[in-house]
Amino acid sequence: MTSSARTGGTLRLVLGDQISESLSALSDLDPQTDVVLMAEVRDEATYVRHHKQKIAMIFAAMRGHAGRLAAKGVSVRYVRIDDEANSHSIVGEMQRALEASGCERIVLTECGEWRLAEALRAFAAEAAVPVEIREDQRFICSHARFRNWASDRRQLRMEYFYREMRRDTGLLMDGSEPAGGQWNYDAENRKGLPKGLRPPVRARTPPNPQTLAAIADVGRLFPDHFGDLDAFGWPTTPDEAEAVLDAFLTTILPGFGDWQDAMATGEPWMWHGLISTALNIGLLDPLDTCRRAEAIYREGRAPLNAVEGFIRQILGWREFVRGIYWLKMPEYGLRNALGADRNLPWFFWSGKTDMACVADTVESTRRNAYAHHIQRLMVTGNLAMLLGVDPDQVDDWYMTVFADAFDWVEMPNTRGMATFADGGIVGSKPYAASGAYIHRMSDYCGGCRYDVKGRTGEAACPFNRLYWGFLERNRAVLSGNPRLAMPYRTLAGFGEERRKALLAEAESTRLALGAGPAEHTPASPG
Ligand code: FAD
Ligand code: DLZ
Ligand code: SF4
Repeated sequence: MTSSARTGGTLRLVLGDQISESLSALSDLDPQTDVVLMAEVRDEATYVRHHKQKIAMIFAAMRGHAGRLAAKGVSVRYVRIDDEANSHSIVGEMQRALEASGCERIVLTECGEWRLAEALRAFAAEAAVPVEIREDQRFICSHARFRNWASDRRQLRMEYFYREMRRDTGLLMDGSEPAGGQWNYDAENRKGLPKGLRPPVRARTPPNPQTLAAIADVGRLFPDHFGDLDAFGWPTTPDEAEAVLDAFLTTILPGFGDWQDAMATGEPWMWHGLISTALNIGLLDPLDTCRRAEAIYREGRAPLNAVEGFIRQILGWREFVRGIYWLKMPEYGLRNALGADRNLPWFFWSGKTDMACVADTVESTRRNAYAHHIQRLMVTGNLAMLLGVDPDQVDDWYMTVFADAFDWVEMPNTRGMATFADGGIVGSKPYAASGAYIHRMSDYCGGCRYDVKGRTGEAACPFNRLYWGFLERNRAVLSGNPRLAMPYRTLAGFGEERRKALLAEAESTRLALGAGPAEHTPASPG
């Protein structure tokens, strides 16, 4: 897979989350003259200390992709992580490849994170040869389409964007009307898990030999990164990803709607798709995934609330957050609308806490590099917001711990949806909730040392002890929000003395849980 000098050829960069044969950087590839560059580099593997499974998945997927390209006669310059000459940065590897290959121009597909996009833009401006940066066409909504949609709106709301995407793509449309007469069936998708019902058993993807080799490399080279490798089960090839999607669509999707928001102890997967890693690194195509889900509905094999809910996550939320990211960066990454300034408690890493919901979520995260959406939003995200954790530390945690984490999708979910640090760009109100929500949607509270009915005092559920103090503390920013009118009316009814006591209760809870004032952003531990 090495390349010889290719005078007149084009050097084509393929990054670790660009594992798609349809990548725009490859669209006019000429195997006679061109060289594809793929490089495993420490800069990308360590800019946060990614979960070990994420690095192993990316290295395995990159190696497999390089092998498939080479088998088609493409000249691939593949730089491995343990190559002695490796400069360990993408830009450094492009420079080395340019010198070695004699290529006379460079083509790449825009990358998915502002950090690296900036470095690539700077490289392009200075490079000795022309550098063409192409749009990433693996998304349903182009940058121009999103900007156009956003341009005449005071508020950017996912629901209205989603409706336009439905019209643009024709997904779940009957002529000009939404299938079934409604755009959104979320009201039917909020069921807690009834006693006795367990989620279906899920077959994970057994690591293929190339994946096993990548797992071994990561265990050896990144021992101090977060997370376990033992339970690795992510697809790393298009065929494996296809098998995961197929199994989900044919057997799990019918329950996706009803139990989308439910949580259960020791059940990491519930009825979720487990496809975000494959979508984010390019093994699955989002539009194709949505079309296939629609076909299941049209064939009568899954109900509309399930299929609409699933398609909305991809066509709506996934495209929406990506649009927001590129519209608002880099300023978005500095937002801290609630002035949150506390340290992230250590138990986010260790899982050692008596809070049963948090312990289960962190355990799944460490073991699987995965937690499902409601755990991310209503357990860890909600807790980080109620505690007032510095958004940089929250971002760092979410980027570190999940195999599907990439800035463009992680940041708007974390700074926007989960913690309201963006001040209301992604969501119209904070998803702040007391323990009652977690109690309704899970079986966690039954096995917890804390009392979910308790409001104050050491034995009471910390979510309850934090909730009212959070609202009181952030009154100046939040009380004008019409969607919070009800809780602020309740708070007003409490009277000043009780409000002060609630603030004090929240403060003692913050300190007891280890969310003291932040002096610096600590590095994520192994
Ligand atoms: P399913 O529940 O089966 O959903 C299907 C697909 O819809 C997902 O694979 C995903 O591609 C898409 N999707 C669902 N919700 C969202 C959403 N809110 N934003 C974007 N896409 C969505 N998703 C990531 O891919 N990477 C992240 O780093 C990430 N960080 C998150 C951080 C927080 C605080 C929160 C609240 C959500 C985050 N999400 C992230 C969104 C969502 O939780 C995951 O996409 C989902 O849990 C992945 O599991 P799944 O494939 O089983 O999803
Ligand atoms: C996440 C990641 C990791 C861990 N390693 C590499 C790598 O060694 N080489 C590479 O090309 N890409 C890697 N990636 C993915 C990049 O970080 C990702 O392409 C950018 O952040 C843009 O989304
Ligand atoms: Fe979580 Fe509170 Fe329930 Fe314990 S009581 S599981 S901390 S919501």
